[in-house]
Amino acid sequence: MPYKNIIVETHDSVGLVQLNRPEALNALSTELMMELGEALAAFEKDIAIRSIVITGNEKAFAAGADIKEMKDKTYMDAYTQDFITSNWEAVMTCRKPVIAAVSGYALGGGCELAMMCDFILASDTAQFGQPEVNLGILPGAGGTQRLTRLLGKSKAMEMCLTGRTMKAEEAERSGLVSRVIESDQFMEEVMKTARKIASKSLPALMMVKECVNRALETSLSEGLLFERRQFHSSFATQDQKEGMAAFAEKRKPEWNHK
Ligand code: DAK
Repeated sequence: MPYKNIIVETHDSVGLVQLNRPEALNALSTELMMELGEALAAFEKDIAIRSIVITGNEKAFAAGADIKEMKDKTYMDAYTQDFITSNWEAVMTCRKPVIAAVSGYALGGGCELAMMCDFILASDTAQFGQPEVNLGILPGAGGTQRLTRLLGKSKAMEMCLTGRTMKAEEAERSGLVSRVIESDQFMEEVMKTARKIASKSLPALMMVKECVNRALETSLSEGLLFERRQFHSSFATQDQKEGMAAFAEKRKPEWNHK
């Protein structure tokens, strides 16, 4: 399908989406977010795809929602149209693993989009922030909630109240990103990680994702029970039989993703 604001590629079992509005630092317009949703839905349906990467370019992952597009909206427009809600939820409903590969700016909605992904790999050029307060607004796509869970109250408050940006090294130290990678090896290392994930059994990946996400939504005892049930159900998969047989026979497993 031809897209105007994103570039979509498949690399073996990895689906890659590159946000592509460089002239606007990949500002997340309605049209771009609709396209991203469509691309993710297509990867979700494609049984050959087992991990997904969302990235931008060297200067920006995304500098936020498109300010020029939203500047004249009234409260009634925003409220009655449930402004930019539905097309921002595609990443959250994706059941396959999604990596945010962030170089340059990830600001406002860009930072929020990255946080909606399962984890963030950052180039050493990455900068994160929630600068909405500078526009007289506040984060609207989960920034106050996800930053607080990832960084703790003190840093989340400081970020959202001052609008300051955080560089990659601080983001890794604070738990916002899983790893910082040198910029000259960035996409190579991202794709290596995505391929490594894609080399596993898809049902196992989906169960892991569901369990880790559940940890953020529930008590420890409920989360442990949920994990136990998922663990038990993994014994119903053909891939569990194959994985354990391959270990015992000292060979590589051949998954059939069932
Ligand atoms: N929107 C539209 N255009 C943008 C943009 C943005 N967010 N960010 C940059 N651009 C455009 C600039 O206007 C400029 O366009 P031209 O003037 O050339 O036409 C071009 O990109 C290059 O930008 P600069 O000239 O400003 O580049 P610099 O290197 O000087 O500065 C910068 C880079 C990142 C520091 C600066 O561009 C900047 O401060 N950008 C705005 C960052 C920002 O405030 N982001 C937060 C936006 S509010 C929701 C979902 C999402 C959201 C809310 C609700 N729901 C689901 C309810 C999200 C809200 C936001 O993200």
